[in-house]
Amino acid sequence: KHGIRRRWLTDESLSAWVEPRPVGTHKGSAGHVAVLSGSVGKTGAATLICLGAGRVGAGLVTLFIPASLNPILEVKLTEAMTYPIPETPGQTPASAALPEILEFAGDKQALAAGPGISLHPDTQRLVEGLIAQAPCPMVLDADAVTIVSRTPDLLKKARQPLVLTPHPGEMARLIGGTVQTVQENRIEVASEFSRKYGVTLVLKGFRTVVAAPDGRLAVNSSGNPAMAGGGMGDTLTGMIAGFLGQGYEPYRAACLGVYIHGAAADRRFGGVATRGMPASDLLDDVPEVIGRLE
Ligand code: NPW
Ligand code: AMP
Ligand code: MG
Repeated sequence: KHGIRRRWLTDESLSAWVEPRPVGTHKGSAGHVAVLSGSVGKTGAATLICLGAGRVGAGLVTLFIPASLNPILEVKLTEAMTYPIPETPGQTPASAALPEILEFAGDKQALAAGPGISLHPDTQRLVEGLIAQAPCPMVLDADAVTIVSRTPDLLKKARQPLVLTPHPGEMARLIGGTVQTVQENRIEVASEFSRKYGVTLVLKGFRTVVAAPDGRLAVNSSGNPAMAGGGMGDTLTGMIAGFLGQGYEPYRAACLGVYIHGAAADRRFGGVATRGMPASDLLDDVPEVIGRLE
């Protein structure tokens, strides 16, 4: 809309934001990201978040996973650690896990929550508790966004910065509107929600929009339709959390995650292929895209 200044996310506009990594960096100084993701049938989302956080340089990653699924994740994940938590009868995260999650996260640098956790009422209580009490900055995606859309005022209780990463369907739920309204007014919808609730809002899809509550706004130039596949958003959630964990402020962490995610997909497919890219493939190209910016 008239008067809104937008940053166009490119190599040139973002390279100044990427801090060169000091030679003496160690895993304990590069940020520990805690992740709440996964339930029966949705362990892939959890895996992709952990890989995404590691690929952008998070020093350590720990996944909270419903206890009965822990043996599966112990096999799927190698670099990331797992932390089995109480579960509902449907093998989704239970609210009984809240105290131990809060305690564990107390000395960690970032949280990511939501993909593949389900909309189970007891999982909803867990997410509500996390929003109110999280001790560090947090990315909320997928089912956590859908849970928020039931009572968006929850967001105003947060004590730490939040980054929400809805796709257009999830954004429509957040504002109680349709996907068409969202897509026809992407910039206004993202910036209004961000200001109203005081959160950084990432509205995904072709030309992803990033809005900060102080009015900063960015539109992404990277990415391609080969990204239209399951798990793609989960890798982005991990990447943004990985930047938050390394101390980037929420708006910059979101812009860097969004741009590098798409740029890695572009690099991977060399501007030729238009389909058939597994989300885990683009992760292989992330470190070199960051190196190019650094
Ligand atoms: P439609 O159908 O086009 O009318 P959901 P989900 C709309 C997990 N996953 N543009 C779409 O509308 C997730 O993390 C796990 C426009 C539909 O109504 C979640 O926990 C995976 N509309 C869970 O699965 C890999 C769009 O939104 C609705 C749109 C369900 O998540 C997959 C779909 O949204 C997945 O990540 C767009 N670009 N995108 C795993 N391997 O473990 C979506 N819509 O119902 O929230 O379903 O996003 O698939
Ligand atoms: P999700 O729907 O949560 O899996 O997220 C999909 C991710 O892939 C988001 O980061 C989207 O911006 C990205 N994506 C999907 N399709 C495209 C496209 N056609 N062009 C650019 N990015 C896309
Ligand atoms: Mg998603």
